[in-house]
Order: sequence, then C-alpha cells, then structure tokens
Amino acid sequence: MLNLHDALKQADIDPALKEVLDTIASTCKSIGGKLRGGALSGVYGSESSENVQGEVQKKLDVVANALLKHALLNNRHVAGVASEEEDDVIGGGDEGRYLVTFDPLDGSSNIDINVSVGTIFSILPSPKPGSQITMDDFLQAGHQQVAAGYVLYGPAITLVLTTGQGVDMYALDYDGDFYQTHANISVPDSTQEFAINMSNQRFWEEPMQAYVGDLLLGEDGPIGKRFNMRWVASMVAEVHRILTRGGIFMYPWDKRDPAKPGKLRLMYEGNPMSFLIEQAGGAASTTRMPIMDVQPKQIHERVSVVLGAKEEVARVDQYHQNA
Ligand code: P6P
Repeated sequence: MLNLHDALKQADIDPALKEVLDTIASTCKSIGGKLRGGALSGVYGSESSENVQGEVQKKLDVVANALLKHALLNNRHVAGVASEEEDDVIGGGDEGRYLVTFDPLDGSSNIDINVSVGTIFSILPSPKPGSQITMDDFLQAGHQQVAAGYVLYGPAITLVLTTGQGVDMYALDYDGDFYQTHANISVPDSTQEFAINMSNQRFWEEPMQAYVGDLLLGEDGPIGKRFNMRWVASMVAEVHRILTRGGIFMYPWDKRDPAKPGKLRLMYEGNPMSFLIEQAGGAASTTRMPIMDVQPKQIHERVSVVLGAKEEVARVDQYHQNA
C-alpha cells in the first residue's frame, strides 16, 4: 500500500508544499487522537469563549486550532495562517511561500454526540514571499488554491487531498500512517441523493424552495426521479459521502440573517471543498456563479454553497437563472 509520504514524494509538486501537507497530516493525527478518547479525553463540552463568528467555542475547537496554528507557524514554508477560530491572520516565517487557511474542527456541534467531525484546509501561494503578510494577501479567489483537503474523524480517520491533479483518499492505519485507499476519485454526474437542512425551508429564496419542492415530488415531479435525503450537520461528512458515492449538498442563503450571503465560510469551507469537488469532476456554485470565482473581500466572509453532481448543480443554477 502507498503511504502518504511516498505518494507526496512521487507527486510532481513543490517539495516545500509536500512539507506543509505532511505537517497538516501529522497534526490531524494528534487531533484524531484527542477525539478517539471521547468523553475520557476531557475535551468534551464548551469554553466560555466565543469565536469571531459569534459561535461558542467547543473545547476541542480551541485545542485543534492551537495544534494546527503551532505546527504550521513552525513550518518554515508557511508564510501565514488564517483560522475560523482566529479573528485575524497570523504571520509565519519570512521565507515561507504558502498561506494556509483552515477550519480546525468543522461540525464541532457533533463532538459531544460522537458524530463525525473534520479538519478542512486550503493552501494558497503567498503573493509576496519574504515579507510580512497581511490580511489582503489571503484574499485570493478559490482558483488560486494550490492544494486543499480535509481529514474526516469518523469510524475511520480519512484524509482526502488534491494538489490540482485529481483527488486521492487515504485512511489512517493502526501503525499511525495514512495509506492511499482511492486514487483519482470522481463524482458521478447525476444523483438521487440530496443534503440540505430542511428546517430552514421557509427562509430560502423562492427558486431554492421551488427546486427542493420538485426534488420532493420525486418521479411524479418535473425532475422525474425519486430522491433520498441525508443531513449530518457536518460539511466534511457530507462532502465525503458525495466524493464516495455522489450526491448534492446545499447550504443556500436564507433570510434568517439577510446580511450574510450564507452560513458557510468561503476561505476555509467553501473554497477547499469546491476545489476537491471540481477536481473530482463535480461542480460548486453559489447558485449565481462558481464558488471559486468569488473574489473574497474579508477573511471570514460567508458564501452560499451548492456542490456535488454537476448535472444537479446545473439544475439548481437554472432554477435561479429562470427566477
Ligand atoms: P446546521 C457545522 O457547524 C457547519 O459549519 C457545517 O459543517 C455544516 O454543514 C453546517 O454548519 C450545519 O449547519 O444549520 O445544520 O447546524
């Protein structure tokens, strides 16, 4: 079996980028170890603090963020990091040529109920290697990413990664190494499985209500086929399911907080997941444009997300274009 280190060695990518990816993978093993202990590890429950998103921080949010921040800022190839759990960007080594954005523990509301959570990361080129980075240096569209991936802490701990040459999947073995289980994953063009938080239905834009309404009509409706539904409330788990067996995932804008374009964050959720999905032959849209075309204006900005089977994403876009 090919392990991650050897797979990266064989990959035609910058050796410095390989070292950054190695750092992320080994840090996520430590995060997985803390999760494995469950309630015994003393990391269940919440802190008294809130993050910049206004969300109460889970203990493991803080632990995972600290582990990734420390490891990445001690990697000489990292020029800076941005985290869901940090108000501002943090500068790294002067010789670093890569910026890393991450959601240290996505889906953390699932930790205490023992449901899958994950770490999401995105790697961008530093626009001015050798000088102190600023927030503006991170504000690059998703197409500028040089690598992206996630580690899913589920029944198995899996790493899914792209460096722009397809999507590969690795599982963590008992010996503490990631071994490749799937290479060059592809998302089927069509699907009969959708994921959306239905409790928000009355808050969606009318075209989204119309589309989901037609999904629910199944074979008797205009889409003409029966759909199944899933909702894990952990984006990493949803995307992993789509990369593994297909589907469409949606977290659209809703009027609960009209000022926000969506719930999910562009820089460390929308963009990395869109890179993976597009590299696997799927599509990722805001319902108006490809997510990776969005020009970010601030590091924690949010985005409406529809991603997965390209025929189904195109249908959602059509409903919005016709509106
Ligand atoms: P809701 C987790 O908090 C997250 O950011 C994503 O991982 C997930 O898809 C979504 O929010 C769940 O949101 O509204 O169902 O709790």
